[in-house]
Amino acid sequence: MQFIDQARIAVRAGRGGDGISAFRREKYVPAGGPSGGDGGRGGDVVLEADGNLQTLLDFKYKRLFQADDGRRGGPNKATGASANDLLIKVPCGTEVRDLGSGLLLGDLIDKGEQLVIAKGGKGGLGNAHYLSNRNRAPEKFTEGKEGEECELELQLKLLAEVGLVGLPNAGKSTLISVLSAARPKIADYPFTTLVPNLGVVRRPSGDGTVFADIPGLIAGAAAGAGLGHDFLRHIERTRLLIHLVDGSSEDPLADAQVLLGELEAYGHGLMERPRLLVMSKCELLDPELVHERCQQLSTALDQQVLPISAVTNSGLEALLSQTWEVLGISE
Ligand SMILES: Nc1nc2c(ncn2[C@@H]2O[C@H](COP(=O)(O)OP(=O)(O)O)[C@@H](O)[C@H]2O)c(=O)[nH]1
Ligand SMILES: [Mg+2]
Repeated sequence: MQFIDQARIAVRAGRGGDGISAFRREKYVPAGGPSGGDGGRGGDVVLEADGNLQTLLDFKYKRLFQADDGRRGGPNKATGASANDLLIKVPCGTEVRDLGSGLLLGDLIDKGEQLVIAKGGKGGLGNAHYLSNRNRAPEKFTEGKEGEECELELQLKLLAEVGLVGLPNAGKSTLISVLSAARPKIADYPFTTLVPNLGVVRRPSGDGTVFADIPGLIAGAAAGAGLGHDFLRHIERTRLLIHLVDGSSEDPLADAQVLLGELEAYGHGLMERPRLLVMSKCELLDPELVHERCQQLSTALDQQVLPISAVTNSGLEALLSQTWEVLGISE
């Protein structure tokens, strides 16, 4: 199973600067020759793999990328300044395709790897280039060339860093949808109905982290079927589990213990994973009852409990802030 993030962007390299037509006009130089300078090059558009990015979230908001144009030539054969290249940072592992043809243009795997995606236009020639014996005063100059432009499809295989666990109806899917800035695609999900819920949650630093709920943990594992290797790998590579307990249930502590029993039976190192304990649906309860139930859970399980509500959004900031802290992502 693969989680896939996709984004479409348009890029345009810079246009070359125009050449110009000019003549030397110096005091003691009669009939000064042609002196129009060339235009500078337009900037290229370059993609670069950046180890700090995890998702394509930023490309869902900004879709057009344009490099600067070259400057036009000046008098006295001065060449116009070339524009800087536009560097677009993408996560390591991003595949780049031409949107129209679907052709793979490149695969940016290692940190720092670059791919020139659109070349800037050449600068035009100034009239100084056209001086000849037959024409001592050429007026001719050429314009800068347009930069290349194209539309790209970016694709990235995602890894879920945060896994949500809890009994059915604990509020996992609701929480993910409330926190998500975007929904990645689940590609080619094979022979099972255990489709996880996914969301990309925006980090304070701007990039995103993938949250996935982990449905039917034990049902699937015990039956020995349904959960493909890839899915297991995804679960095993989560760095943090968020354990949701429905605060409005009859016995939240018993619910929490059932889930912990399942985690233990499941194995795969999930019990050793850092885990936040969260009580959901707290807006349904009196504040005193919330407090009492949190205390009870916290004492019994020897862990701090975060009360939240996906309906009023209370507690969500605290939950995210602890999440970033455990993941080592600075705010
Ligand atoms: N009142 C209230 N209901 C919630 C809250 N979060 C989820 N629910 C409801 O609880 C039910 C189960 O939620 P869902 O997200 O599907 O649970 P999941 O099975 O863990 O994915 C749904 O009817 C949700 O609308 C909450 O914070 N407050
Ligand atoms: Mg669900």
